[in-house]
Amino acid sequence: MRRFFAPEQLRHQPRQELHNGGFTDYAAIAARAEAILHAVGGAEPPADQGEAPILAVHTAAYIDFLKQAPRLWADVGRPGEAIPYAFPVVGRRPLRLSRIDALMGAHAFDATTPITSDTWAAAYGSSQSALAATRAVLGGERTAFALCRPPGHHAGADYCGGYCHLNHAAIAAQAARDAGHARVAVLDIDYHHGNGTQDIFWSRGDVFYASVHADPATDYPFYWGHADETGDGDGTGATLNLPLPQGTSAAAFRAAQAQALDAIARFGATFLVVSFGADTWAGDPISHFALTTDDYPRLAADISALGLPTAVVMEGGYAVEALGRNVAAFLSGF
Ligand code: Q9C
Ligand code: ZN
Repeated sequence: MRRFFAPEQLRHQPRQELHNGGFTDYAAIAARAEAILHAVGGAEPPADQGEAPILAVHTAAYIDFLKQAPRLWADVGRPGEAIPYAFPVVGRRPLRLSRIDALMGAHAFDATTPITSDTWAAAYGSSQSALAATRAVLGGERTAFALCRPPGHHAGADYCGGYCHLNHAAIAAQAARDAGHARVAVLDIDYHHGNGTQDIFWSRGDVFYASVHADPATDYPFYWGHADETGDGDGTGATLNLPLPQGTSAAAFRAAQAQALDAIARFGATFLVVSFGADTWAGDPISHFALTTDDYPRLAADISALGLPTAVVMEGGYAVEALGRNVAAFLSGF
């Protein structure tokens, strides 16, 4: 299977995140990508497909913000990484503010996603990897793997969060749409609900979003991913959320994934994007499912049996010592 990774993706290196009432070491470290690269035998650098496919998903104002936030942060005399601390209440009237703290809060839904002067380059490279994998599959490969880091599925059209700045899965799905696939599906099997992907396609009937994840009643991102969220307008019925309790192991996870795959087949998708997180592994330091390394090939084989051209994009997974073998195990099942 072809694999894609851009060296720039390592450049995003914040020190800390706000978590459970204090600053802790940033979990989405660059060493994650290096561990995966080592385990899968390296990756090709992606060809640069430019900003247009990113702007097909994200707003121009948000992209400008990602590029300029580090300079605006430095302009008010702050060293280090930019992090928000005040957020507009949902439904608050739109305001055109330019203070960096107001911009940060307006374009983020949490304080776990710092922005450094290298974040744009890293996130851009990560999107290019997703686009390269998509192009490979559009060109006839059955599957391809994008080693996306920073990850993407928590990022919405105009917001970051959950270590994510650009939504690589959504960018890949949109690229497949623009290449002529009338119906595209995203299967999200990261431990956390992919709120950004859901939001981006919420009112659209041409991209199906199905997610198996930890119940947001107990787990981040809390405000999305509940079973009664099924889409709106043209997208009514094109979102499927399958929340599972903490402690879930392979049998229940696999059954939920089968339900998602069945819905994707009935939707009539002709192209699949998989948001894969290895944070479902039993030893993950910030998650609470109980999958083992041996479970991943079977999950991938179930996906492969759907028979769709498939671009796999990397999302979470924070047990760095086991991450490489978990990802390699998953890819081996295709
Ligand atoms: N105790 C991804 O996996 N912090 N993002 C949650 C839970 C944010 C995870 C802390 C988790 C974001 C791509
Ligand atoms: Zn996750």
